[in-house]
Amino acid sequence: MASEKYPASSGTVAAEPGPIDLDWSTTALLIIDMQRDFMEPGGFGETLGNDVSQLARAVKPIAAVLNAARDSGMLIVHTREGHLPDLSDAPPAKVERGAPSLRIGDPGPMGRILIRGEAGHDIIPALYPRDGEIVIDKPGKGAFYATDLGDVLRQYGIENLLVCGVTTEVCVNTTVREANDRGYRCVVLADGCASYFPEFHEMGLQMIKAQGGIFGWVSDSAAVLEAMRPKVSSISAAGGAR
Ligand code: C5J
Repeated sequence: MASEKYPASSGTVAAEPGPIDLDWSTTALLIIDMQRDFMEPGGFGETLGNDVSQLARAVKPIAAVLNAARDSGMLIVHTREGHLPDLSDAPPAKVERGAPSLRIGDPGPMGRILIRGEAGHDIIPALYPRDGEIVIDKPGKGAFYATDLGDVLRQYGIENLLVCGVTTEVCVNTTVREANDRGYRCVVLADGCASYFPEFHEMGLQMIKAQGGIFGWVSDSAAVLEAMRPKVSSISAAGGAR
């Protein structure tokens, strides 16, 4: 008896409101805004008064799925929220909002807050994009607004998105709503998302999967890894597959 491993070309992901079959060749991993500006002290998130340590829990689950996606050759897309140095793509309504300790464009410990090219705008080292992975810079909360994400996904024939990142109820939720309206099946990884407000994380996920999955599915990293795991088939010495 011989044993043969082969990569799964598709898999069924345990999810809510129900399992979903995904063809991995038409599926991309979309990692939203895992930037130092949101994740680390001194960045945009903290200037708004948030406890950035709340977001750290998403890093390991994302890294596990990112590694599996890299091994399988899946299309990987990272996004970064931020603005041009002259702020020409930053609406005054966004820049002037609230009473942050530093506003978008102000100099902070990781460079100018939420500005492209600054250290704080970049992705955290643990999830840093590799050559060949796509990085989409976006000025808004949704990853489709004012970006070429739609064109990129069309070019690669993508129909399904595994979505993770921060924050659950803001940029993840906005992007999943945009993607759903464009016809993508979105599976959001609950443990691969996080919010500064745990209750918003929970409600952000509930909103996606309620009403029979009103704009997507919710799963987790373990379920996705299980669905992606290469299957083992036993082949008898006589050559008959069992
Ligand atoms: C926010 C984001 N929360 N990436 N951005 O302003 O969710």
